[in-house]
Amino acid sequence: MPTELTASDALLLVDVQNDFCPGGALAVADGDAVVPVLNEWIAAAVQGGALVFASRDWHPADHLSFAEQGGPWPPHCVQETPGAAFHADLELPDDAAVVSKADRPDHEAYSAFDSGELGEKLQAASIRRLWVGGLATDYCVKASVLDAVEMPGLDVHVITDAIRAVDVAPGDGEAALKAMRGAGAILEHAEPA
Ligand code: VGL
Ligand code: ZN
Repeated sequence: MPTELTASDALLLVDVQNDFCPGGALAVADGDAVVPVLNEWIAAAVQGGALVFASRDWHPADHLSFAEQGGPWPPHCVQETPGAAFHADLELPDDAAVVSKADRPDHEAYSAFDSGELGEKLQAASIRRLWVGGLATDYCVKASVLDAVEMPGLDVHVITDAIRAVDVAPGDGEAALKAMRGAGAILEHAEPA
């Protein structure tokens, strides 16, 4: 069950895109399992007047992170393709703010804070608590959370039942959780049913 949210809360949905879900170009095991959990948090955000942000990996077709350019990943989340679209079951409110990242060929960005736009909006709205879920734990969730904890006056909560890891090496997801906790993020565990 999500926490009760207010207008000083914001929810950040990280890269809940088709390419990171089963069947996608860079599928995360069980990636789509985050969707129903995040839908509950979205409902809580709408109910409480909290801001909702949805980041998306938004690569040009020749992005430097793709194998053809010598990068580590298969092509994924190419701008305007179905793989880059948000998962169809994600119930994004109409007024959710979409934050695109890594949208230039020669620059990688795992963090939703990369452009500065997200941080500015959180500050402008005097947000005190940020709730984070999405994909993937060991890349964009981790990088976004590590940037978020640097913002003064912002408590950062990771919704642990609403994240999944790529786990290129076994244990990467666990290590990312430790890194986020070590940096000051609060790991929110699901309440027992
Ligand atoms: C991501 C790998 C490559 C992510 C993005 O959203 O976590 N991972 N590009
Ligand atoms: Zn990417």
